[in-house]
Amino acid sequence: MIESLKQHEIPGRLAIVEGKSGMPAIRIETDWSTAEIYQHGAHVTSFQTKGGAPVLFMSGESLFQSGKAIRGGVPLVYPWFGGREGSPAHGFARLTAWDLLETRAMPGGAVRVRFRLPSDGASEVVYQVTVAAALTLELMVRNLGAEDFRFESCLHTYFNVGSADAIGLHGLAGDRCVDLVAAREFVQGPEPVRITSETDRIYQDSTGEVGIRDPSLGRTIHVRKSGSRSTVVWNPWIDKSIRMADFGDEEYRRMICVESGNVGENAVVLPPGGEAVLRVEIETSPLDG
Ligand code: TA6
Repeated sequence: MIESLKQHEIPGRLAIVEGKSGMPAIRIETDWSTAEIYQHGAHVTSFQTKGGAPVLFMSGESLFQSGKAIRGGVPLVYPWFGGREGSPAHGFARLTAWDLLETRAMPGGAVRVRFRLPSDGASEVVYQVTVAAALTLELMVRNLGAEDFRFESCLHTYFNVGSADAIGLHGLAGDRCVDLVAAREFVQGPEPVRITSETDRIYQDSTGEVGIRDPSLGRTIHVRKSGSRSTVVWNPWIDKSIRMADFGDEEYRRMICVESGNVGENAVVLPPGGEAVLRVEIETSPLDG
């Protein structure tokens, strides 16, 4: 498997290596950053600027097995979000080995990788990862069928934070929130969202940039997006963490999921031949004073 991928290596920029459980992994180095992507799920498992703390959280208990999702980094949720009777939660994209289409060293120093989801005939799904000072993720879906095609998608990103109970999430004010833990809906007020217990929220018609302000690590993580009308915020907190076999009991303290996608009432309906692009750009900056 790995030998067939070696043709995509770019000396000094991109190497194909044997990752955990022998799964093929892509290791990328640019002048500003490093990143790692598994072919399994086209799953970005690491992004870090040189001299900075990891931007993405990875569970130390994550499985690296076919048929199982990697716990952490950027799981790709497609073509449905959440549970579905008799099918894997969050769809099959994150459980599938994607075809590696292309690797490219861009003028200016970025490195770009393109994957394609082995096609089911109904849709063509291409995922493009660009690594530079920022991490840019683009999920492109095209309807190949003769009927409308409805799907949900989400970049279910796990971010590394110094202490979850000290961060503030900015940029959700005014968005309508479906709080799955409290079983209630409300409009988010002007104050930053704090994480002090299990949090599982879907913000609908939520299109703005989210800033994860992290005083412990002295930085803000900026999550900028386009082609996304839903923002999901999740932290399992202690009880759910204990129940999750592939997640450490205390790991909830160092992570927050801020997910960008189109879920629930924001699901996408593509006409025949139609295309949708979900784009997320992730970048860090020092805390403003
Ligand atoms: O992030 C929202 C969510 O749907 C939560 O309800 C929780 O289930 C989480 O995804 C993780 O799901 P997973 O299937 O990866 O364990």
